[in-house]
Amino acid sequence: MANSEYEYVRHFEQPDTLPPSNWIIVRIDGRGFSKLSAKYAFAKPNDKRALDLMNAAAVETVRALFDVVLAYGQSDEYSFVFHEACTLFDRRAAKLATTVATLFTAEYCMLWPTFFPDTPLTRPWPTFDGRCVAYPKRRILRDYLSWRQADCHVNNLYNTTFWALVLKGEMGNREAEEALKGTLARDKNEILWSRFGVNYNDEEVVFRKGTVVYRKLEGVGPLGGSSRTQVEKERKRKMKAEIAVEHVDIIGDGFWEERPYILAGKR
Ligand code: DGT
Ligand code: MG
Ligand code: MG
Ligand code: MG
Ligand code: MG
Repeated sequence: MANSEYEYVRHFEQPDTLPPSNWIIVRIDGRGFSKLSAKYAFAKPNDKRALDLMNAAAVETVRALFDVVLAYGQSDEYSFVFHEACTLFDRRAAKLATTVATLFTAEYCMLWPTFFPDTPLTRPWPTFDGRCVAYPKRRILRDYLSWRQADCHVNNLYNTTFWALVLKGEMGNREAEEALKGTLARDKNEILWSRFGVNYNDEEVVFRKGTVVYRKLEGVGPLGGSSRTQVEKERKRKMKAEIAVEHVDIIGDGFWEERPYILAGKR
């Protein structure tokens, strides 16, 4: 019903369009996963099933959203990168964040039985919050992703050492916390090696590096032009593309130099 007397209420809505020519990150994070991981007895510090489930939900989210050029995940979070030229939902922040968060949540819950066949999911259902951040330069986007991967490393080294002290060293939680206070990375590596014979670098790479998800489109340059046929062609190309799931370093330049198409642009 157009032009009803009630329509003025629309003017109370706040615009939330993200600036053009910015890379958009939507980061989702599991709500209260400290509790959830205890409820379902996730292995400490890392539960392979839980991570595989996160990664499977991310793959389906990337598959459903053609504008996502790459996603990076660790722990109970995932960051989805939208191309700087993306026009999805007119770049409206709330619409982007809620779409990604709800899509991811639905996938996570629906895929749960595949990864936890013996542990039925019960209320309160897992949910994920979502937020958008816009980065005006590729360099800053790269720094954002490096920040998340460095966070993965720092947390994982800490958690691996902490749980080694508790589970194998028979320390109490408080005692282990005290023992690790003020320690540097090399101290933790030393504790792991000398007390538990664990070489941190032999820990599973998915735990140490997190997970990168992207469409494999190598060998094809970015399609120029924005004509309808070009856009349709690009869509078909992305639909057919294999989705890669890798546990690799994305802080250095190597990953990006080998896959220049991921962040390629028309300008
Ligand atoms: P939030 O995000 O503010 O609602 O609160 P949380 O509790 O989700 O906290 P967050 O996101 O800062 O930290 C993630 C929590 O999830 C953290 O307590 C560790 C837990 N977690 C994530 N992955 C695993 C796992 O594989 N195994 C175990 N045991 N815990 C995990
Ligand atoms: Mg949090
Ligand atoms: Mg969380
Ligand atoms: Mg988290
Ligand atoms: Mg509607």
